[in-house]
Amino acid sequence: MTLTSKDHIELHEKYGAHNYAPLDVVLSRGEGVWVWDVEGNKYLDMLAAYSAVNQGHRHPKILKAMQEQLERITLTSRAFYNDRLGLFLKKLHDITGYDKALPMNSGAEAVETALKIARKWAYVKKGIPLNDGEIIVALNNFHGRTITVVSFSSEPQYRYGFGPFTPGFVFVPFGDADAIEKAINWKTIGVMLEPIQGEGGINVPPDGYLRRVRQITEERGVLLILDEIQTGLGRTGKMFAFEWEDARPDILILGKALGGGVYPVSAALADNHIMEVIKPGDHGSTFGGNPVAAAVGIAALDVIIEEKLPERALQLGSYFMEKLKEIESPYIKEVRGKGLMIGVEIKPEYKNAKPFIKRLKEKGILVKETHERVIRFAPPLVITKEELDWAIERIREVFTQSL
Ligand code: IF1
Repeated sequence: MTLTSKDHIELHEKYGAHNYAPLDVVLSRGEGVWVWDVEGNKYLDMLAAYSAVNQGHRHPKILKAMQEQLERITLTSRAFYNDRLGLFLKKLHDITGYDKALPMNSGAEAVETALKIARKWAYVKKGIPLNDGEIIVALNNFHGRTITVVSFSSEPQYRYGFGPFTPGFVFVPFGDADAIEKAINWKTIGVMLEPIQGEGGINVPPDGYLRRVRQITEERGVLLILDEIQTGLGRTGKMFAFEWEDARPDILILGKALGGGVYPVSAALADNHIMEVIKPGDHGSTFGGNPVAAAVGIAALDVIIEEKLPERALQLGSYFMEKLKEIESPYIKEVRGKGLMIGVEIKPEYKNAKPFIKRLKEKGILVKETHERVIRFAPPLVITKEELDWAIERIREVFTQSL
């Protein structure tokens, strides 16, 4: 007996914690930019798992690398070496320019790893008194869901009921470099930012902001940590968003698309003078750097380079943004973003974006809102101009027809 979407939803509701309120669509197949639900309805995936599917669903080269690795060895723990990880670490070095990477699994784990590296560097090398350092973060940040990470979230819902919280974090408004300069003091370890705030509502900082923050942190001898879990790996039209402003961070955090849409792969990267503070036994993970993650990570990076995904995001992103801006809609307040990381903000009088999300789904487009009124459009970077035109036509209909 085949289960319907309704049956699947009931299973989720009955046996799953209610930590999400998903759109009522049950996906069962994916190929490139397209996904199908249980009843066979086809949708254009313009969320791409929040930028974890940059290479498209089930990219053949990534699947092949994964399948071949499954035939060899899948998990060794880091108690032993394996014959994939060194190759993955070298590829990360070759592509990012950082001396070393510490491989993890989820984005939050890589963020926690970056914070531990930064803190230990500050105490061991900078001479900040042990366990007394501060890291500056931006209001409206999103860096994950662990208790330490939500300790520095400014979103009440992400914090409520989860205290007591990890100390050592200072808030500044996003986009204000002077506020960072003022916040730096003798206890400051560093500054952690997303180059563009994703969950925060596709908040693009003013031109020159990241460049200025890099200068300030350089001058003041504090670390710049950039979370490129969402903005990295081609999404904003460059391999890394920091390239837009030559703001090479001291610690770079990657995740999501590093796993090629098939496996959790993340990493914190730094040069030797910082990474060398981490000694054997300081930090680890059962699955971090496993052979499957490494094989997938290699293929995920190869696809981004070989298919010129950053260049595609640049060209198709500016085309898409231009077309969205041309839509004369009574509902749209602003269209913003960079590359194929785009947000359409609905005017406050329309309360939230849900009716538009629903209409888009009915026309075969899957998207998700963030912060009530911002619809994010972030398709896989393998999308073609024809597929974009197909979407733009339907998006225009939704935003010009009466609610
Ligand atoms: C959810 C948000 C996006 C991230 C950045 C670290 C992480 C994320 C910049 C943690 C993860 C995901 C988490 C997922 C939904 C999605 C999300 F809405 F939650 F905030 F993308 F905007 N840094 N973002 O965006 O990585 O541990 O999840 O692998 O929690 O619902 P993770």
